[in-house]
Amino acid sequence: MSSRVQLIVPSPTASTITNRTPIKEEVEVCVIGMGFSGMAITYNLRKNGFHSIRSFEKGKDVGGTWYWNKYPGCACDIDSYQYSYKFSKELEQEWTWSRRYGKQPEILKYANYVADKFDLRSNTLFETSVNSSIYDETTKKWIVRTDKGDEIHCRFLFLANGALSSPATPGIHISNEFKQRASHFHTHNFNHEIDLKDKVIGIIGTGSTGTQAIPELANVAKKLYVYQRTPAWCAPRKDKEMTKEEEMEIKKDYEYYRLGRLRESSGNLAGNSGLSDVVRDAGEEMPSANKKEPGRYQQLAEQIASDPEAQKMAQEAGGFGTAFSFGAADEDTEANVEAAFGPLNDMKVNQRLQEHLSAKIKEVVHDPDIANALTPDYPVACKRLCITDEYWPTFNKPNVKLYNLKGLSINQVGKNGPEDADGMPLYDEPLDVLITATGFNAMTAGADGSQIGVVQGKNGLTLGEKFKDGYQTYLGMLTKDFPNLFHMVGPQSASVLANMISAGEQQAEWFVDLMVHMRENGFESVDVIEKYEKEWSEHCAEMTKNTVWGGVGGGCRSWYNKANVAERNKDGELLIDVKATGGGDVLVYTGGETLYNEKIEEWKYKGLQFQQHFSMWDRN
Ligand code: N01
Repeated sequence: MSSRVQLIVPSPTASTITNRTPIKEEVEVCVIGMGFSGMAITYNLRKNGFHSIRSFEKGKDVGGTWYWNKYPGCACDIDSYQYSYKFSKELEQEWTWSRRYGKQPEILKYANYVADKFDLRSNTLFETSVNSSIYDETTKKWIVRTDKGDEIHCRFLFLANGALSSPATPGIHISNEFKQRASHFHTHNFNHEIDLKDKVIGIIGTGSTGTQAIPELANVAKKLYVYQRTPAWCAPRKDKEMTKEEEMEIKKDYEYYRLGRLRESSGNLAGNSGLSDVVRDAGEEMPSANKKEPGRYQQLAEQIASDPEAQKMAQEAGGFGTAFSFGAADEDTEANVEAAFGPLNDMKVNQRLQEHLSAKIKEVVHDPDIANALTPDYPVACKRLCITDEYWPTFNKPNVKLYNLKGLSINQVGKNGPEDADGMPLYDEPLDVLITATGFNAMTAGADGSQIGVVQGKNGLTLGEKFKDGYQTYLGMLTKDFPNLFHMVGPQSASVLANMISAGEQQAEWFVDLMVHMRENGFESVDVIEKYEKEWSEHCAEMTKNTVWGGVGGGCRSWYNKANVAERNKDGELLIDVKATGGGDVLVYTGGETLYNEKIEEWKYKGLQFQQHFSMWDRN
C-alpha cells in the first residue's frame, strides 16, 4: 500500500473556520497547538520539505499562552531580545522590541508578525479543539478527531499545546448566590468586558500571575483584597525602554548575545539574567560569536566571583540575574556554571539571597506586620521566582488589604466573597469581582490527556495510564508505545525552567532532524527502547535530587511537582507531602537549558527503535 500523503480536502485558512464542514484528510504531520512551539515546528518542517501539515488551535489565532493570558500586567520576565526566535536572521534584524521585557500585547503582536511573515497559519484549523488522538497499529497512523467533527490521519503527531494552558481553581467552590450577584473569572480568561474601576475586587493567588496583576488592579479598584496562601519570593525587575543604541549593540552580534545567555549561566534561569545587560551597560565590546574560548561572559562571571563591585552591579541589574549572581561570590562556588546553580543547590548561597530579598521587602513595605506576612519561609526559587518592582509597594496603598491565609486554602466563596473554613467572611465589603490567579494543571497536555482528550498509543494504552505513577520519557520528547508522537516543551524537558521560545525552537530542530533521518533511511516509525526512558527518568531525578526542587532547604509546594493542585485539610496540613514527592516527580528537567541541549545532541538517536518501510516516503 502506498502511503503517499494526499490532501483530501483543501486547507481552510484562519478566516474560514466558523460553521465549516468537517474535514477528513490524510496528512504527513499533525500539530496540536499554534503557540510559539507550534509555530517553530511548522517553520522547521516546511524548511526541510515537510509540507503536508495539519494544525489545530483552540484559539482564534496564533500565540498560545500569549493569546490567552491577557490579564492586566501580563508580561514576560525574560529579556525580550532573548525571548524571541533565532531561526531567521532577517526577522532578528527587522523586529524591534520597545522594552527590556515584552508586555503581552507586544509579544502577541510579535507572534502575529512571525505568522504573517512566514505564512504559518495556512495549515491551521482555528477554534478547533482536539478530542482524541488514537494510534492505529495497522496503518501506523495517528487518527486525530476534533470537536468540529474533523478526522485527520497523520504519520507524525506533535503535541505543542503548551505546558501551562489548562487553568486550575483547586478546591474553590463558588456559591450560586455569589455567581448571581458578582463576577468571577480566572486570569487565564480575563474578562475585559467588566469595568473594574472603583469596584471591590478580590484576587486569590500570589504567584507569577498574581504578583503581576495585583499592582495593576490596585490602581483601579475601590478596594483590593489579596488572598495569599503562600508568599512569593520576588527579585527586582528593572524594566526600561530599550534605546536605539542598545538595540543596535545586540543586533550587531545577535548570535553572540544569545550564546552569552547559554554560556554564562548554564542556560538555566540565570540565563535570562541581567548579566548581558551589565556587559552592555558597561559599554563593553562584545566579541564575535562562535568563539571557542570562554569569552566576555565567562570573564564577567569570574569578575563577579572576585570583585564585590561587579557583584553588586550584577545584583542591581534586575531580572533572574539578580538572584543568581549571589552564587558567584561564594568562596566555595566556582564561577560561571556554578554561579547559576548556587542558590538552587547551595543553601548558604540561598540563605544570603533570602536575606537580601527579605531586606528589600522591609525597606519597601511600610507596615512591619505586612512586610513579615509577605516574607516567605522557604528557599528562593523552590517556587517560580517572581520578577517585579511594583508588587511590594502595592501593599502601602490604603485601598489594598492583604489576607494572609498562612498556608490555608480558600475553599468556599459565599454570597459576598471568600470565607474561611469556619464560614467567617474574608472581606469588609461585599466583593463585586473575584479573580482567581490560582495557576494551572501544569503539563497535563498530553501527559494525562485531560486537555486534548485521550491520547492512546499501542495496545490501547493511554498517556494518562502511562504517566499515572510518574513520567517516563525519552529526553522529555518521546515515550515508549506512542510511536511518532512528539512532545514539545513537555514533562522532563528543559521547558519552563528555560526560555520557552528557545527551548521549543531547539526541540523543533531536533525533531525535524529526526524526521529527515527517517526519510533518508526509509523509516516509517520511531519508538523508544524502555531501558533508555528509564535512564532519562533516572537522570532527571538525579539532577533534581540536590536542588531546592528536590527538597534541599526544606522544599515547598509548587506546580513544579504538582503540589499546587493538591489540597490541604482544615488544619492546613498538606494532603500531599511535597518533600516526599521530590526527585523524579518534578515535572521539568532541572539541569538547565544548556545541559539539556547537550544531552539531546549526545543521545541522538541512541535508544530509539526505527521500523523500516521503504515505500512510504515520496522520493521524487
Ligand atoms: O500560578 P501559580 P501562576 N486558595 O501556581 C494560590 C508562568 N508565568 O499563574 O503558593 C488560596 O504559580 C497559590 O498558593 P500556593 C510561570 O511559569 C510566567 O501565578 O500554592 N490560594 C499561588 O499563590 C508560573 O510559575 C509569567 O500556596 C490558592 C497561586 O494561587 C506559572 O506561569 C507570568 C488556592 C497560584 O500560583 C504559573 O503562575 C505569569 C486556593 N484554593 C505566569 N489555589 C512570566 O512572567 C491556589 N492558590 C513569564
